[in-house]
Amino acid sequence: MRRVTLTQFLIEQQRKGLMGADLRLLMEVVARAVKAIAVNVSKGALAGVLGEAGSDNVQGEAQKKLDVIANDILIQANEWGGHLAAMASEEVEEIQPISSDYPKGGYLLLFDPLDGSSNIDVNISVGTIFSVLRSPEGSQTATEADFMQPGTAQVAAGYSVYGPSTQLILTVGDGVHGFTLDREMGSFIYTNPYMTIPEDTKEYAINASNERFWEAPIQRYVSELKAGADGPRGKDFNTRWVASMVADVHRILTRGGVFMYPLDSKMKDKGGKLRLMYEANPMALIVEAAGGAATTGRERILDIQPTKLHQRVPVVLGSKNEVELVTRYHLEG
Ligand code: P6P
Repeated sequence: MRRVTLTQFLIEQQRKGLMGADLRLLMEVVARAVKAIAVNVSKGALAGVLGEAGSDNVQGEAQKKLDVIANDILIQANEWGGHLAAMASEEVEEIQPISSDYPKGGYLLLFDPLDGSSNIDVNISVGTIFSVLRSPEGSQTATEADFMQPGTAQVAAGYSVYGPSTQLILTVGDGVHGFTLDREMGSFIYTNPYMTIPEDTKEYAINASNERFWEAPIQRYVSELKAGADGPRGKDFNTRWVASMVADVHRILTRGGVFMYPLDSKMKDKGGKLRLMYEANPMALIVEAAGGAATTGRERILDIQPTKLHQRVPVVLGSKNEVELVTRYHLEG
C-alpha cells in the first residue's frame, strides 16, 4: 500500500478546506517537535535526561528533566513561525506571548509537554498533549483571557505516545487520524485513518487506591463493574491503569474502554486532578470526534467555560454508553 506521510495528509486536509496554511504549518511544527522529544525520551539513561530537574512546576510538582526539555523544544519550535499569537504550557505559570522579534499569527497553542512523566524513570509510555484555539479577533498582545475559551472552540487537538512505537494522533475537524513515526525516514506515516471508539466495553481505567475518597456515584458504578457477570451488569470487566493519561486514552481510542479520574475528597478543593485546558479539553475533542463521550460526571467537558489557565476538572471519558451511565448515576445523585 502506498505510504501517505503526515505532510501529504495535511495538504489534502487543506485542499478539503478543513485548514488553512497557518494551521497546517502549526501541525507540521508540532509534529517536528514531537519527533525531537521522542529522540530525547528514547535515549533515557544514555543521555542523562532521567530524574528530577531540581525545580517544581506551576502545579507544585517536581519537574523531571525531560519535562523541561520537552517544554523548551515545543516553545523554541513554535515561537518563530508566525502562526501563533501565544502559547501556554502545563510547565509554566504564565502564558508565553510570541516575542516582538517574530511575526504573530492567529492561533493559540496549549500543551502538556510530557504527560505522565512520573513514569519516565521506569520506562513506561508517556506523551505530549496539545490543543489549538483561535486568537480572538483584534487581540493585539495576547493575554490569559484570550485563552479562556470552551473546548468546543478548539480548531485542532492531538497527542503523541512515546511507546514501543511513537504515534501522533490528531483531529482537525474531520475524524481522528493516527500516524506512526518511521524512525529511519524521520517521517510520520498515516497508519490509522478515522479511529473510532466502540460504544460498549469490558475495560475500565481508574486508580482504585482512591476508592474510599470517591463520591457515591463512582463507588456505585465501579462496584457494579467489579461484581461482573453475577452483578447488575451481567458481564465481567477488566481493569487497566497506566497512570499516564496519554497511554490510557490511546488504549481506549484503539480498543474501547472508560477512563475515570473523578473528583475525590482528597482534592475536592482543587477541582480535580487533570487540567482542563491542555489535558481534558484536547482529549475530550479527540474522544468525541471518535464517537466517544467525555464529561466531568456531571457536564460535557467541552462545554465548560474556563476561568483559569491551569484549572482542574474531574474526567470520565471513552466508550459512549459507559460514560453516559456514569453521568446518569451522578445526575441521579
Ligand atoms: P495517579 C500523570 O501525572 C497524570 O497527570 C495523568 O497522566 C494520569 O492519568 C494521572 O496523573 C495519574 O494519577 O494519581 O494515578 O498517579
